[in-house]
Amino acid sequence: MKFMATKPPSNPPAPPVRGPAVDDGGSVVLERRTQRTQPPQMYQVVMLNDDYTPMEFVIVVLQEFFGKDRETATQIMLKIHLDGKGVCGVYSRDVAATKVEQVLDAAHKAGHPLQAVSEPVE
Ligand code: TYC
Repeated sequence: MKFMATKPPSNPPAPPVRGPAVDDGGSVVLERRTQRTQPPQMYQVVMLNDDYTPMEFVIVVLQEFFGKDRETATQIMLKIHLDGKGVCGVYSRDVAATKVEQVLDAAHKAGHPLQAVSEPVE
């Protein structure tokens, strides 16, 4: 049989229970915990159609920066081509902003007018 030199770890103390608060008049007020932490706002990167950017360039951008396979990238590109715009992915605010930058930078360097924006989901 083994003996421990120190006490075994105990469970962390339970969080304090918010008990009844007593106001000056001696009456009892039960507080209801209504605040909840909200999940972070997410942002979708939307790519816009134009008449000049080659379809192949858009497909490659969707693969490179949005991790799409070629078939999915082609479907998204065609959706944008037909509908005028389409969602490339949904991310936290900073990541979405970076994706937009990457798209605009690549398009600018290649001399294409491709545009993308990030917008809050819902
Ligand atoms: N409309 C372009 C063309 O016919 C293709 C295109 C698709 C451009 C999607 C932009 O976001 C875009 N060459």
